[in-house]
Amino acid sequence: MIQIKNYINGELKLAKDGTHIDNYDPSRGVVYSQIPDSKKEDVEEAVAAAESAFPIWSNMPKEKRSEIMINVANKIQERLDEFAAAESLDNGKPVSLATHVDIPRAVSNLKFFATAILHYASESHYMEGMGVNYTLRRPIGIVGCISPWNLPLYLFTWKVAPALAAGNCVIAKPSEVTPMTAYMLSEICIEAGMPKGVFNILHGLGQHVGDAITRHPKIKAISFTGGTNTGETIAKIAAPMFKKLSLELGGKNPNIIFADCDFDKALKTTMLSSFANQGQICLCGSRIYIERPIYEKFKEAFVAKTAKAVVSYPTDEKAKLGAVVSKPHMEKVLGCIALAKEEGGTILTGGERVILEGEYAEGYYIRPTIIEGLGPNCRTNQEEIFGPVVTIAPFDTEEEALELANSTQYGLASTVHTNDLSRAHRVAENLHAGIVWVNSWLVRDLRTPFGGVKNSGVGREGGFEALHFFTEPKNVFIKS
Ligand code: TXE
Repeated sequence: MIQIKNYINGELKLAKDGTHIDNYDPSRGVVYSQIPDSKKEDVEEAVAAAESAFPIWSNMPKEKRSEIMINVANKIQERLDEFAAAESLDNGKPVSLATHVDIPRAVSNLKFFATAILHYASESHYMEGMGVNYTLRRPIGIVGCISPWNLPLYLFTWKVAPALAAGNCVIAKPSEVTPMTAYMLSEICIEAGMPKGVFNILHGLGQHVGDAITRHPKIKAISFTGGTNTGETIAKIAAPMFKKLSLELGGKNPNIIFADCDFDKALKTTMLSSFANQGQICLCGSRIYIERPIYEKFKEAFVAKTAKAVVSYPTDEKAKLGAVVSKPHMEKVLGCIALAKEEGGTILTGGERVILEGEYAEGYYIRPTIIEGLGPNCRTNQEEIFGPVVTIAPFDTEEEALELANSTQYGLASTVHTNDLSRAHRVAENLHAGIVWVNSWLVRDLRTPFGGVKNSGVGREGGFEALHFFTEPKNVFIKS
């Protein structure tokens, strides 16, 4: 049994009280490792270490900080296959996805922010005849980063990289459901010369260690990605303490497909945006609106392709979908499918658990599912399912498409398929979303602002937005 450890003050250690939690391999439904069930006292130890390290790290020339981070990134790259295999085992996703998306993007996140900090200029505002303002941007101090299980190392590094690059010391908590690659990262940080106490990784439950991080008075900012309810819990604790908060929460993203689109490309992209990572990406499109003239044709082709998508164990090269992340999550998603039926939906394909053979028989597999016949206000079209489940519906006008698309509490991402340039601009402008992809999906330029509106979150990650978040601006005026 692999024993995952916390990374505190440059050392790997168990929880102070010796307790642990089982970690499952979702492809087989068996426990394969254990993680520390860290508590308040572990957070205290990490905060003390971070406090001692902060003057060293924040005053270190940024070139040196950058060098250490690039070293970490290169060491992950050298062990890419090992990291991809570990991510896939921990999460259930196909190894090919972890190899081509998760791990390379984690490497890019580290390299991007390690170099972005070298180009991060502060602003100045000249006042004619009076003087000049300039803005100092200093690191905040000790910051907390809490990340989810769907893209484990990718989203973990998306937070810790800008936090570290900006000169902060970090207390980070990966999801207890997928802790393995964060643990491997801590081993790499030791090898790569990360100074002790700068970066601390604590494992365990949200209500134990996550809560202790959120409440700690010396942790001055929290960057969180996860469910909207958890975001609300964190905000209730952190806001009255006047902590800086960045919350990247759920989505119920619409895909709008106009009749003038490139049909084949729209179909291919919709397959990906619906079922990549078993639909467990906050950016996946889960409500698909198709203009009526192509509705039947699109539906038929989409259903046929989906019915053929191979659901299999993660190391199977033929697998388009692997396992969903955990048994409770599988049960939640299957419950959502049952609810859709109760609400009057028709399952066009999928709708059930897949039982594989042999050692994978207890794994958590769900057939990709398309549901038709539901109105915009039912729970299926309002609540985040976060699995391989989408609804489809026709629309007649651009106005109707926008009204449907904007009809939820969420506003993270949207996808528009059209060859009419003016329409693309118009629709993009009127969608209530932080991100719009036209004739594409999940194209990521790390410089762009990333995040949502409405209940999809507060603040933006990415590029200089992230460096702004992890620094405190101070305006200095000098009279001329
Ligand atoms: O996420 P949680 P869960 C959505 C998705 C999913 C639902 C619930 O709809 O079905 O959320 O998933 C930590 N204080 N997303 O329950 O709990 C937790 O340990 C501090 C969308 O797995 O939000 C983990 O590290 N931290 C999403 C992290 O929060 C707490 C990705 C996220 O877990 C905490 C994942 C607390 N009280 C799920 N409670 C996205 N936006 O991409 C939990 N945590």
